[in-house]
Amino acid sequence: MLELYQWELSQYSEKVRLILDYKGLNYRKIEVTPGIGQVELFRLTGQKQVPVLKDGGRYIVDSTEIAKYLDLEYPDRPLIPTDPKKRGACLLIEEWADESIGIKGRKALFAAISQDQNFRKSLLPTSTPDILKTLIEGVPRDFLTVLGVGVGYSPDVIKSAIADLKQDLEALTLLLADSPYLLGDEPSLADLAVAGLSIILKFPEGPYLDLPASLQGKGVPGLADNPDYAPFFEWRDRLYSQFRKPIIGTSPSASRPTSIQID
Ligand SMILES: N[C@@H](CCC(=O)N[C@@H](CS)C(=O)NCC(=O)O)C(=O)O
Repeated sequence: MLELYQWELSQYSEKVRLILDYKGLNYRKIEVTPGIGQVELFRLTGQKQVPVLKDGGRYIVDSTEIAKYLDLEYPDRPLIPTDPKKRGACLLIEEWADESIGIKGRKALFAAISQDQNFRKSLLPTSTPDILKTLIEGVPRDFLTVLGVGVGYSPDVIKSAIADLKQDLEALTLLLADSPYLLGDEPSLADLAVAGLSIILKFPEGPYLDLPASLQGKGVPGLADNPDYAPFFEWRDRLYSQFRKPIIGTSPSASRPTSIQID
């Protein structure tokens, strides 16, 4: 069976999970422990980021490479159109979504988490001990602002990321106004990339992620709750109900990812 080394709340991991579900491929999730698990991932793949797909003895790194690999090896339900114009637009949108929604979305989510103690606590994995949850909930907002500056997320950087994301959401809303998918009547990698990456702007309505039910439909203030972008998020949630497999119906232990083991 295919194995996905992932983080449950990683937007690039979600892009790959949506692609795997779209193609109807079964896979096992392996939750990589931040830090120590990434050392093992480095040993296996020469780099420390998720997602990584394991197919037999082969490791495929990077969500875009995984999408292309899957289209080649599992050609049913193709992701990338063959028509040259659509193919070009698909590849362009996929690359743009990685760079814009994927990276700027991370900055916007960081800002939202810094400002809201409850949001911060709820995002911790369900297995996090209560004592650690309480500690994280209590981290002062000023400290997180300083921490953000330390990793390049100064208030100005965050402000500009949110302004860009607003333009992106406006553009996507316009593109989807009169067609069911970004490239017309058929879904493609462009849709799956945009939809999967956008979980960090607003978590999907529905049981698709190992996340407290109270966080479904919640996200970055000003984006997730902005009526101007509601048609985009409604489109995204429709796409999820069409293609993403819900995690209900399996026992919590079966649906919960296994952690990467260090020998
Ligand atoms: N270009 C990569 C980006 C992957 C990425 O940024 N992964 C993040 C999680 S969302 C990660 O592993 N961060 C940990 C690190 O950089 O050490 C892709 O498309 O898969």
